[in-house]
Amino acid sequence: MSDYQFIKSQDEKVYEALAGEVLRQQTGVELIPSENYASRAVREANGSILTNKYSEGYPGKRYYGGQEFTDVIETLAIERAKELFGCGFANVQPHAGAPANIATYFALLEPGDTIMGMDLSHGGHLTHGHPVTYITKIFNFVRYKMKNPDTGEIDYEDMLKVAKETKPKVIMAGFSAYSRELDYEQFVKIGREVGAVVIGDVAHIAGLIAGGALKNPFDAGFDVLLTTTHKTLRGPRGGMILTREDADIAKKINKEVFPGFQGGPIMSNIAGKAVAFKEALQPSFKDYATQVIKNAQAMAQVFKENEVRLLCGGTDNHLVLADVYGSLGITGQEAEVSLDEVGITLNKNMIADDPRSPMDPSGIRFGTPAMTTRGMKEAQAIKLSEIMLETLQNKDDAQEKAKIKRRVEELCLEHPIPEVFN
Ligand code: DSN
Repeated sequence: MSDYQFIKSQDEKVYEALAGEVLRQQTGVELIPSENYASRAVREANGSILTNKYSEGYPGKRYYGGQEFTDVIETLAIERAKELFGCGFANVQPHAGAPANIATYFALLEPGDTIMGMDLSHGGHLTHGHPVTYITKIFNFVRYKMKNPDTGEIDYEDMLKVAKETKPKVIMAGFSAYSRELDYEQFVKIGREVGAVVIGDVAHIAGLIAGGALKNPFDAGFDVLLTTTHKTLRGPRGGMILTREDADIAKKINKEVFPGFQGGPIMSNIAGKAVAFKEALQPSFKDYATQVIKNAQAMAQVFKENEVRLLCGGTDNHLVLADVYGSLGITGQEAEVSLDEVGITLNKNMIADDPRSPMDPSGIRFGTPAMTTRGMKEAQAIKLSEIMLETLQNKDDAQEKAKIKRRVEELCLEHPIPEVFN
């Protein structure tokens, strides 16, 4: 990773924290399923002099002059995004995932309209209608859940019944803590039956779709896909909105992203997206996406063999959600802290119908996008899972944890962050 020597000469305090973070990322194992290592080229574009430029509008239609190069870059990002996901339109300007989601709601709905989304406690996202969000004051959200948290099966019959009663204008498929593939055909069927726009929030799995390791919801007829670009897609931190074929929807979304919802696009970030999309179009990205899933499945298997309850009973994607409180009597918070102490980073997470609270829930969520970028495969995934279980069994034994930390560091030394991502 960059040694940030120029920052050091200008700002010692920021430098020290950055240098600490470099070491943390190199010597620990990153298992937060929404994180990854962006390549050096992506980071260089994202930190480029394009940060100096204002570019309100879209390529060929800007409000300020001097756009001959920004237009090239944004057009490259758009065209590559369309190729990656096989769709007609892409807006690469959303600053992050939540603004992409909210701008899309505003583009397609009137205040008071209904949106159907997955319940947060069953794997959905805050922006799919959690009461703490401001958008729930504007739109009416109805939620669906898993029929059986131990298999991950969604209750599509109930969804259809509720959709007929509540007439949502948008149906959202997507999640941030759910480990099975959704039945996209069912969403489209329900959406068509009630006249709703069918939207997939694929923020977590975009890279797995782009890499051909998971199904593409557009193939089932989804109208719009919303995503972040920094998770499995391995780009810079940001958002994106894709429209399959409806030019009217795409036009409304463009108008809502700018000028409706955001100001000037972050052109350096869009350059980072363009570079990341080129990387994701390479054949090697397919191998990466496939390996991410193999690694997650190998980890899930070890937890299952050790009788730890997994939500959804296992995983089809990059993440695993484990009920550590129910299985081991350790809370999600205790598990997160203990694992952090040995250099393994993941997050505590609510499980479906969790009797505990969000700050100290029953579960942990972990995933394999970052460790797979490091070149780790199933053997390391198994070893890591065993180390995790050992850590949890020894959570109050400082000496044992110090020994485990050294083993984690050794594993990281054996699998350094590859040059291109470092
Ligand atoms: N914070 C992201 C995640 O970890 O899933 C979602 O917003």
